[in-house]
Amino acid sequence: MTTASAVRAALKGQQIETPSWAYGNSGTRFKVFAQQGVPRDPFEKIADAAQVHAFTGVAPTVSLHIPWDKVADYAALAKHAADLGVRIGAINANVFQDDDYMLGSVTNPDPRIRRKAVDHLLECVDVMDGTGSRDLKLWFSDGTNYPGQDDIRARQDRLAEALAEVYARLTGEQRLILEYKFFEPAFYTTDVPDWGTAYAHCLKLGERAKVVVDTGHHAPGTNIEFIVAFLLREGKLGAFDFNSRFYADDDLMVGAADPFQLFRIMHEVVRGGGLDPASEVAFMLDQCHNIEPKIPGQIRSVMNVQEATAKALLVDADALAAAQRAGDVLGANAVLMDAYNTDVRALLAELRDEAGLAPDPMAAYARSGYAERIKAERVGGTQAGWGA
Ligand code: LRH
Ligand code: MN
Ligand code: MN
Repeated sequence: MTTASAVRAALKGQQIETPSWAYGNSGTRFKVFAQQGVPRDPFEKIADAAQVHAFTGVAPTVSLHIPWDKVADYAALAKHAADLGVRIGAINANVFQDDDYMLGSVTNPDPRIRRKAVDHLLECVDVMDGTGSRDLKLWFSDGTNYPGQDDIRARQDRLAEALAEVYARLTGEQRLILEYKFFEPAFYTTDVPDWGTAYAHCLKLGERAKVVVDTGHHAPGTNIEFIVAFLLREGKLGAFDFNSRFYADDDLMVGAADPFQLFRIMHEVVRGGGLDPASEVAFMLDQCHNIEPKIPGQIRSVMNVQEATAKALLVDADALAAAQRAGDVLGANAVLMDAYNTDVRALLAELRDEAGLAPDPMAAYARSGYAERIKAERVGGTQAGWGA
């Protein structure tokens, strides 16, 4: 059984990355509700991410999305982050918001457009070099809408070729992490629709290529914890994009729709050694706060991941293994449910206190006056948002 001190150490060591785009305005295709005080540029997004870290103590990195976070001097952006106590995390490429990509980016039938897309991915590796980021995170909106529109098999060949070129450009500790999603914006075929496709491409590429599991990217009813268990066992789980969903890719706060699913996922992470820093599994959020305030939305999300992790760490692994060996179906299930039903909030508050943080990050942030300050200061200019 995991000892109390091991549980505490694991919780203290877990790091959760927040996405720059969570701090900007976002919405659905029907309406973006602008909020006051949102960042006007990537520097201000990083300042907001630094607040999440300041109050939770476990969110020291922030992912960028290029070109949403394009700046002239990436070293200056990295220095700005360091000055605020955070670092640049994954670099997300964006080959889905250009007219040229209507029929695809790296899988487009037109070689000129494929070249343009791959050049962007290579440019993202330059950004990694400039910021010290380890991960190049790739998600492709590529696919087709109608049967016969393009050759499914040829598109896989083009994808493999593009990925190989980008992978060859990586140096040192850098990784290529490949995200899948079953549909949207393509509605008939998607070129990287599932973990199996992502896994097969990563396997061919090599050791530094791994799969990203975005929890909102599966068909309803998919057993995500099985995918997590499988990928971890194969050493191919690169990262999570955490969020929650009721319908499709809703990008709601992680743990909001189905905290039990999040616990089951974290149980497999713990079981498979995914909390060990050597496993290099990155715990990232990929969310949009369309109607709730953004910084508190991120703080709450970080806390939700911590709570699910704490419960997963409290699973009595010896008792579970004994019940499983004995074929004790109900006993094994009870061991898991005991952990899930444990209230871990006091434990996490205690750990924050020990780390010199306020035990309740939500209340501490509200008291800090930061929200009022940015509302007053960030007037004028264009507010950054999802896609801007
Ligand atoms: C695609 C996705 C991917 C993008 C992000 C903005 O749905 O999950 O991770 O980079 O949304
Ligand atoms: Mn994602
Ligand atoms: Mn998504």
